[in-house]
Amino acid sequence: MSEWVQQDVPAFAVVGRVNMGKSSVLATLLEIDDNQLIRVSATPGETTNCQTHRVVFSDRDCIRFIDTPGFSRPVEAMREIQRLHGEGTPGVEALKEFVAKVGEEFGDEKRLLEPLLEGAGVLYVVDPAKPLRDDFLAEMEILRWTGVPRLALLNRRAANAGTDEEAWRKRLGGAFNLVRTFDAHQARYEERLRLLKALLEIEERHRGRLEETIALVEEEWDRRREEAVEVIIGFLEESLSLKVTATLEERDLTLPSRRHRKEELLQQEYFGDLAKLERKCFEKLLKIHRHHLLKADSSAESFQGIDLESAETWTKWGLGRGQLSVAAALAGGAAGLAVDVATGGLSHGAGTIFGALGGGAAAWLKGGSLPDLRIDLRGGVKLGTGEGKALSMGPPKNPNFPWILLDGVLTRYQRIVNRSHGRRDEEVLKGQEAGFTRDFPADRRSVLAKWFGGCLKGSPNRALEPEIFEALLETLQEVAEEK
Ligand SMILES: Nc1nc2c(ncn2[C@@H]2O[C@H](COP(=O)(O)OP(=O)(O)OP(=O)(O)O)[C@@H](O)[C@H]2O)c(=O)[nH]1
Ligand SMILES: [Mg+2]
Repeated sequence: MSEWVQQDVPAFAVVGRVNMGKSSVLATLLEIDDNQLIRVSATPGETTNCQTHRVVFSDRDCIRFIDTPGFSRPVEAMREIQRLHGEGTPGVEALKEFVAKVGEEFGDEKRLLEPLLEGAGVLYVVDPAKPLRDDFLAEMEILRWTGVPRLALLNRRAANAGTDEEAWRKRLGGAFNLVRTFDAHQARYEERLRLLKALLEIEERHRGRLEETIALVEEEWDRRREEAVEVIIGFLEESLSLKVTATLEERDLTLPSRRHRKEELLQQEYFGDLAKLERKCFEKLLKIHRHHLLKADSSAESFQGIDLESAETWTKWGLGRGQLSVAAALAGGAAGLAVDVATGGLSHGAGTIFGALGGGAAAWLKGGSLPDLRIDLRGGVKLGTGEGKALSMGPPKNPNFPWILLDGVLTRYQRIVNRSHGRRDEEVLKGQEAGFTRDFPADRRSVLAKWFGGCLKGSPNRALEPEIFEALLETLQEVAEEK
């Protein structure tokens, strides 16, 4: 069989002028952010040979894409083909003759035509911000002569560049079976799927295989979302029940400054551990979505996790006051209801007056006092026993804590699913401005509140898990689809 195209496997060559974003389009479509695998570069002429990328599901070759060098002398090539052909419209035979006869002066054109002459379909990438000149018309003409199925993709590389998109569309419409836009730096799952479906429209011969591939891609996306939900459930469970402990020696109790230092260290440890859990969660989500250039940050010190100590966190994420009081009442007796002062356990063990107000009301008052953060400090200290006392810390009593954690993950998840793999810049994963939990439907908030309650007490309600799974699955879908 031929070099580029195999029978029964649909193949498409990505062609176009140098530097139009051909490799970027392919990298985004196939979710490859590695320059070793698909070279993307601002230097024109980076792709010098055809390179096949196979889409394989369970060892089954589903579809092939061939990255090609760009056209470099299309007008001259067009003239040469016409000259070789003589009168009338050249066809496949004339193109074959051209490939066989001309030398390296048309090296790029020869190489990009080879897969097409073997029957590969065409994905023609243009930047509609470029003026529509003769050389582009020559490319379109040559591609038309191949007679293979042709899809034109408008990949606009600069948002603010001038454009004559209508003129492009009109011209392309005459020479291609279908014209679509596909932004290599912005396209998300929806657009990738739409592009695959467009291939179905232009390539009748491989309908069965293409339909199967599309179904597999959709299944795989669903599976990834389920995996992401599992990761998030695991993270929430672990972090909501996270506790750190230290031993308080008798001498720590004699001086308040010593005791405070111990408390501070414990608090640092608590936030450090929480950050570790978070980073682990983000890393897993990044892996599920095959990102290597988008990072959860490498070192623990510089980790950009959820900053619970910042007032901003408590105002931009989590639930509003009214919502919180309902959620806290539902969580029933969970942490977040107790309002004793931070060192309550140590000093007098006395709660405040708010403690008597009951769940909902206390949470409402607490909501009003955001961003106050309280750490549960247990372990009454009896002096004179000669032994150290266990001091434990976590989770914060603020009822908004679980919602803030969840918003922290959801806003990152959104960035993870939105980032296109065709980009080659490194990026550190950051939380976005606004959270999502505030806009949850009431029933979702209530089931989550119940489940959070159990986790905070260190005894997650397993019976609720299927419902939580569904609620988060729905949430991730909304987060991914939000414009
Ligand atoms: N902003 C933006 N830049 C893009 C987009 N697509 C490609 N680029 C940039 O355009 C440049 C060329 O992209 P490539 O994908 O390497 O282009 P190519 O057509 O494969 O280039 P050759 O292989 O050299 O012919 C790179 O700097 C890309 O990052 C896009 O959608 N938006
Ligand atoms: Mg390239």
